[in-house]
Amino acid sequence: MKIERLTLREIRMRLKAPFETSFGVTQVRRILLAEVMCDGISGWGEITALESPSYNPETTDTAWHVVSDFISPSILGRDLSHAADVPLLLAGIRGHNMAKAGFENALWDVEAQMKVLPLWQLLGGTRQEIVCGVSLGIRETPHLLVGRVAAELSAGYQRIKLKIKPAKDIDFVAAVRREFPGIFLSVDANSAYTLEDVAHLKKLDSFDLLMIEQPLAWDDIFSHSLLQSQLRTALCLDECINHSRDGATAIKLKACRIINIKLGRVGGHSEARQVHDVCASNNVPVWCGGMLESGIGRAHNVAMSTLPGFSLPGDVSASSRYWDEDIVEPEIQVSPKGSISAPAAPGIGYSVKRDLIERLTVRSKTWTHSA
Ligand code: OSB
Ligand code: MG
Repeated sequence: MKIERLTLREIRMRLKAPFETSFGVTQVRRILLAEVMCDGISGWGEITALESPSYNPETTDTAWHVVSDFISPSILGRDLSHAADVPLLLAGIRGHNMAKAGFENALWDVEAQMKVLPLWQLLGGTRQEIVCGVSLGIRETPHLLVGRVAAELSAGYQRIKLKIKPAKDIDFVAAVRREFPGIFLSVDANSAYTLEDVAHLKKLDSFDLLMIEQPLAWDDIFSHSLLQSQLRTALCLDECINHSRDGATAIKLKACRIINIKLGRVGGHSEARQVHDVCASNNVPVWCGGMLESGIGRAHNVAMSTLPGFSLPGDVSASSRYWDEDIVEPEIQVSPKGSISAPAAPGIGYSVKRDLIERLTVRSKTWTHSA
């Protein structure tokens, strides 16, 4: 696969509704798309950095810089046998995993198309159908939240995750649990608590939650091990896991019993598969997290979620929950029983709407290799 051309573009997409987490509210996404051209075949990836460094240190603009000045010169003109060779080429760039993942994943799309295989099969996926959950932003009142949960359950979703933060936690979880005693329910704090809050967090033990996601600092695996030993409920790490070594550390320290894998956060399909493998060999279930992606990022999430260890419902849900019109067709659709079928077409398996992408583009850059 000779990398002949790279394109980086920023598109703006407006979420149907604002999404509130413990770190802020998002309504307009500034999404970077990565396109690579090899031997006349084009592949697509998404850079999942948010607009501000509030989830992890990357942003739309840091990714633009790192791709322009470091990633593009490292890969342009290279002739690779496999997309899995990309991490070695980028090993000299520390961090910036989301920026790297966009281009590595675009190459996985190319490689799968060249082999006339759906990407999920190239990755070694075994699940033809993946199980889906939803992540619900913080609401004004418990009553409003219960209404949202009811709507998602009737759409078929198999697990409900509630975003929480101090003063928007116990009452909200209690109200949802009271109304829906039997559902798979979890919470995600995005690092809104500290070890001083142990007594408070213990109250969550009474709601039979599937997990509590990332309650403590984004870069602190050790403190999560101190918390896990005092809670009955399983902890799940998201922000803390940036590569497979972090996964191994977290498991060894008993800092969590479940891991959320995000393609961008760990740097692409190769590393995601390694996190998956470390978890699988330790019997730690994993699931696929989301970053309010467009259909391109979503399609990559679907492919990854077919790996055998993804036994828990992910935050991979229908395009129509986020966007009036998505940039792929068909859009990502969820069945009435809350699952997504792995696509049969080669590559990411969804076709990219170039005209719409062109209309949504606010800036773009192309690098061409002159042989
Ligand atoms: O922590 O999983 C998270 C969105 C933005 C940043 C972080 C997170 C999230 C979500 C939304 O929970 C998941 C999605 O539906 O894409
Ligand atoms: Mg999370």
